Amino acid sequence: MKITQERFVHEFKKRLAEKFALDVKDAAPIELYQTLVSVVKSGYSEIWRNTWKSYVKNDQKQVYYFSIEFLPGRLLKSNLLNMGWYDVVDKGLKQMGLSLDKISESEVDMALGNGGLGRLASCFMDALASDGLPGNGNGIRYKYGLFKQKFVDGYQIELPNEWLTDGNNWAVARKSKAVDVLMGGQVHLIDNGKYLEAIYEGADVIKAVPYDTGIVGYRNDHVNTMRLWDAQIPASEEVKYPTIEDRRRVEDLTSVLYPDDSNYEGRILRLKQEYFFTSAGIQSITRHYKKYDRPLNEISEHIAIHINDTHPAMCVAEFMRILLDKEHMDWDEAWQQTVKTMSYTNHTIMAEALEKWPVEMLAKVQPRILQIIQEIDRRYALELEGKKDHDFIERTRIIKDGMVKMAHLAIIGSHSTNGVAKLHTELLENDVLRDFYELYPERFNNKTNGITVRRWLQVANPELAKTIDQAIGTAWRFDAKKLHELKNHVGDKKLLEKIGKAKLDNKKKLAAFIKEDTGIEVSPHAIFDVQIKRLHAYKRQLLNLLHIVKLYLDLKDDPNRDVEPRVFIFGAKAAPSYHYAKAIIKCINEVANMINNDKTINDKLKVVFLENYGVSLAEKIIPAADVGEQISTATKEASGTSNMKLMLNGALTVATLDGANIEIKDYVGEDNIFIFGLTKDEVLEYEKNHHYRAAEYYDNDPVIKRVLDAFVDGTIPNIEVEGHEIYDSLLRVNDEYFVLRDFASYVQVQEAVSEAYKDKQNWNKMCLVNIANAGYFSADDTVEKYAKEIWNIKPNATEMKG
Ligand code: 26V
Repeated sequence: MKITQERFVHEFKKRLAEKFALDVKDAAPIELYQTLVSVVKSGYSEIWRNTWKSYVKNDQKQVYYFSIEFLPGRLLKSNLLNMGWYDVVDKGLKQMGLSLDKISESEVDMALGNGGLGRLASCFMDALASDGLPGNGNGIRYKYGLFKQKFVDGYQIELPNEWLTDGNNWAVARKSKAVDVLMGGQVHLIDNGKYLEAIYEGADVIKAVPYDTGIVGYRNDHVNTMRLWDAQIPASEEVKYPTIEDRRRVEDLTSVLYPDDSNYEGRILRLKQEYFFTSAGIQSITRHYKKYDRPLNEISEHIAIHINDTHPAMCVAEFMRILLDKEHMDWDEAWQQTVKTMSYTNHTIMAEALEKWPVEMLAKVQPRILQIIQEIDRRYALELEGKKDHDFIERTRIIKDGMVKMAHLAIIGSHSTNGVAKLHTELLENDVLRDFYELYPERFNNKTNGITVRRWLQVANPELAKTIDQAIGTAWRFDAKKLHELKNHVGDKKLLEKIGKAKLDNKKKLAAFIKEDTGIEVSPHAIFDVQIKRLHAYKRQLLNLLHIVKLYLDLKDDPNRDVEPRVFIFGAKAAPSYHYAKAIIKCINEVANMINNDKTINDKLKVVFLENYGVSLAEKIIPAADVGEQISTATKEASGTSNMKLMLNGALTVATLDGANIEIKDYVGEDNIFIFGLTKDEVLEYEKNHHYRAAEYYDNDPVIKRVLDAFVDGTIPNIEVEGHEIYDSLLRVNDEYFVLRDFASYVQVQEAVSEAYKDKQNWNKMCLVNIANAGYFSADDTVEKYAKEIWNIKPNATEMKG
């Protein structure tokens, strides 16, 4: 993928004229953006074609990563970087009086996911391509992405995210590759003399149309595919849906990400979505496989299917359905192929997120799939009879009390179950999935999450990236582990200064953005203390807030107190129906208002809650962070990935011993991270013995008492309702996440942070140690481990050029 500046400029002007009949000087930003996308796409389209052709030619085993969420964010800069075009295009645009940064802002942030799960899927897509691995994404092309968040009077308001209004310039609709998905109706099995034939009656036929997006590998002439499915009405069925409303009912299947699950309609829609993209994906995979006349009883040697969390767990049953009903394989052989083909990742141990569906709902969505799940369940129980006791079988079977347990289906139907950090996997093995670990110890393994260092450092933080180049050369850009070489430079004062300077420049940029976005002025010389993630009780944004209120009250007592100025920055969306999380948002906003408008506080303390947190905003915040808050209650955060992104950008971590924080600590050493709070064993002990009394902490610790009282005595204005909700959740409902238990040790570690910041050189040294160790969390390596240990796929050895 080579291009010169001259060619680029020529090509760009030509396309702008062709597409819009415009000169550069007359074009609007969106027109410039669309033109640029078209140049970029034409730069990789041939390689894209060659990549999938080479898979076929070399008969390569491929993995299909099924995920109900993908959070790619903007693709322009990342594609330019990966193609090796970034600098040439940047200069070429400047030559025409344009700016890549500005044009890039015209791209809508593709947000087809909620948080960590979806972003991980997108980091993995980038890593698969960059490793040259044959890997495809399979998901849903939602018409509306994750809601747009606004604050009105401090409350979260959700607005629709119509990301497709200008079309999606990266995707290609492949109507010729559409498949029919059957839903609803009834199914009868009839023995036709040769095999059992599944006869569907009264089912709806939905046309699944794939939209393919090229996923460009990093400078390796390799482009993979992320395939997202859209629901349409097939021509043969048009008469069934005479009105616009009728049509909309079908097409709405792929309208919204995570439909409202507080009512039956919303829940069944979600289940339909799960079956829709699962069935479409499996059908397209098996159809492609069959095209080359390969024996079906070897299919697991040619394809691997990954179930990302339980949402695509019906892959197990759908694959069985195709092998049994369409290919007439016998059950045992089909089951053997299915288990060998499937693998599953668990992303949470939070009970409410472990999916269960009523049998009755599955019967409505796809009766044949229910039959197959029932048969898998029956055979599972039968197989264990005599080997395990009755209780064991009842605890682990798939269907129990009229509910289908999706995690059980995924575990029983696959050869690999993995957690996403060492601690998380350990908890799965010893606690949450203990029975299954006893049954199938060989199936369990850990794959600690990773992030793409390209997007999160090379693209988001060019200044730091260049500083690193100057110290250790550019090899780390191809192999992030090489960041490790920075450790040889801990004594290099010039380098430490440059790292400090890059950070300060990024903070100035963020300060300007904050001013523009919120009107709040912050000093770039203050500590930028960042907590960015979904708003959830277990993630304990509340602990952060209580600490802020403490700092404020201290300053009110003594305005001349010598404090290290801090700006607390939040980014977080709450699920629309998550009442408690929304109360916390309101309280953070009111505390922010109170503090930011208090003249006696000045620049010592500021609180900024940025609206509409997402991938693009993260790219602005992370390079400017001094401190990253990773303060979930130990055992609750499966892994976390913002912890990795922040350390990579030289932020120091304030952390509990939870998720991947533990591994971060092991890499950087205790001197380069701020650890506090209950350990896993202490949390488990409390949860077992129920002897935690939150009120005792309130009664015995005057600081806690004073801070909590501020939520209910009018000190913090405008939170009459929410202040009491929070107060009650801690004192009456007994503080499920041990916020008060961890408060004192959190305050202590925050004091250590302020103290450490005074010694800039040593601080920068700690930053350097963090950056140097962040390469161990590169998604390239994580995905390589999945490839070797789970999927058994290999990089593309012989690329077909031309
Ligand atoms: C979360 C939500 C959020 C609100 C609305 C609907 C909904 C539905 C399901 C879930 C559970 C998502 C599971 C998830 O995202 N887990 C996260 O996965 C990350 C990648 O492995 C990991 O780093 C995080 O610790 C884990 O919480």
